[in-house]
Amino acid sequence: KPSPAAAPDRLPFSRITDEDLSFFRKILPGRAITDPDLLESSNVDWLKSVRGFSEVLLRPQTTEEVSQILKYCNSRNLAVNPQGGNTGLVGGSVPVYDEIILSTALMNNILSFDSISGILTCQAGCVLENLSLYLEERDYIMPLDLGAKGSCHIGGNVATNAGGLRLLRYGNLHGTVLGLEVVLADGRVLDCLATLRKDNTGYDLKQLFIGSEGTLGVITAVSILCPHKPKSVNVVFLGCETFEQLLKTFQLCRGMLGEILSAYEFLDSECMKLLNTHLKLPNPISGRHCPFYVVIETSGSDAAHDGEKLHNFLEEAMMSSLVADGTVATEDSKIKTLWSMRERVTEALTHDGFTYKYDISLPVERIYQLVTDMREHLGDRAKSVVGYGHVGDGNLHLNITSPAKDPTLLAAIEPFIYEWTARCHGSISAEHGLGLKKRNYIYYSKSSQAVALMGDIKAMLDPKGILNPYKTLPDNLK
Ligand code: FAD
Ligand code: 2HG
Ligand code: ZN
Repeated sequence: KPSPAAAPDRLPFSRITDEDLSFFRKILPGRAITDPDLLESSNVDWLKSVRGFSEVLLRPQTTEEVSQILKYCNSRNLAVNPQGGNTGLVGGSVPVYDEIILSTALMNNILSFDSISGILTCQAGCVLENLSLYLEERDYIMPLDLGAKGSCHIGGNVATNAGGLRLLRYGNLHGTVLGLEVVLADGRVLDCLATLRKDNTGYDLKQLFIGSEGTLGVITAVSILCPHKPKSVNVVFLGCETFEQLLKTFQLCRGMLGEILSAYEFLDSECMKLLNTHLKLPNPISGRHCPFYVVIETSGSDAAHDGEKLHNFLEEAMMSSLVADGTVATEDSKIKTLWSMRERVTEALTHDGFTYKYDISLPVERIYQLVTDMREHLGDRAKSVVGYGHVGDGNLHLNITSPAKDPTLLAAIEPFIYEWTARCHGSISAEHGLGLKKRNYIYYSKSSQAVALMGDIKAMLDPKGILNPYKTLPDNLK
């Protein structure tokens, strides 16, 4: 019996012809790529776990070009895979069969920035890190930050509703995105590119596209509300003996750091082992090996005030034995070093073997129980079972490795993990989306009525189903 994650049969889309290629070459001179070597990296995902067989990569520069492409593809019944930085982790960013890849890589202009309101408007293909650098020169920051910042595009971030390391402080993109421009499947341009904090005129259509993973439209421009750059940033790396202590430390720091707390992230000792072994990153609290590590960030406007608060918090955490050991960073290079212990776990895992990834939302007090239960359940069938993630948001990243792809191991993990999550009323995809890999598990987190309504919305916006087929929605949806 094939795994429910396996791709369904190819749907009856047209196959690309020489005439189609001539059309694309005419509207995108030099930007309709068919060289197989150049196509290779766009056909394979970041994890190198799924591969498509597209023969064409289109690189539009303008919204008008995206509109022409989609109008043509819709009329010809050609399937299209929107692609940003191709850092997605659920197999949504690459084609399954021969879908045309529509890349936003050349749509990388900043359109405007208002230094009073902090509202940035840009094309969808701007790389997140470039936007951060642009804003930092102007005393602002992006409201989101993730380990993939050097490659991911803001359009891809919006399409996946990416969470990341600052969500605890600034909320998710449903709150910070103020406007979107989207090209619909038939080429119509939907201009919802508002730059207003408040706008209750009718339905908030842009919300539909945030987290829609390229299945409802191609996002071509984004306006987003950016916070002021904090004047004072501190990062603390702590070790805890138990997960319970880690949670108590979270409560304590919420109380004592209050408005300056900007991140509360964790990794377990198995992650630390992988960072040491595969990336040669030493434990920042070298003498002390702990079962759990926490990265806490504060961001504020007054170094003396923040320093005092942090000092009082650390004293209390140490005195009450919640924390075994720790180190503090105030200067940039050490801050980066401490953050890399959390940000580079994903990279370390790629050196450990084939990785099965799970991105689960749970009531925060349950999140590590799942890791413990999974370890017990798998015994020595897995190479590593690691837990890390965004404690402050109740979001666990549970990753399991094996020397090679292992269907028997997969059968032991799934549906065990999904059933466990559903019993706790959690979500089987907290922030990565469903893509190709998780689409058929949607019912563990959403009711059949909700999924049916999603199908109706898809049918209304993309009646021929050309946009990112085989992704997000389950196969059995008609
Ligand atoms: P892609 O991977 O290219 O695409 C992702 C999905 O969005 C696909 O379904 C694609 O079809 C669609 N899409 C892309 N662009 C558009 C567009 N313009 N219009 C419509 N649809 C589009 N995610 C988190 O939430 N939090 C994290 O902390 C985090 N950290 C990561 C760290 C690493 C090292 C890596 C590799 C990934 C991480 N991710 C994280 C996962 C990933 O979701 C994000 O990297 C990012 O949001 C994807 O953006 P992208 O431009 O690479 O999109
Ligand atoms: C993170 O928070 C990312 O580091 C990636 O969301 C998680 O690789 C993963 O499973
Ligand atoms: Zn994450």
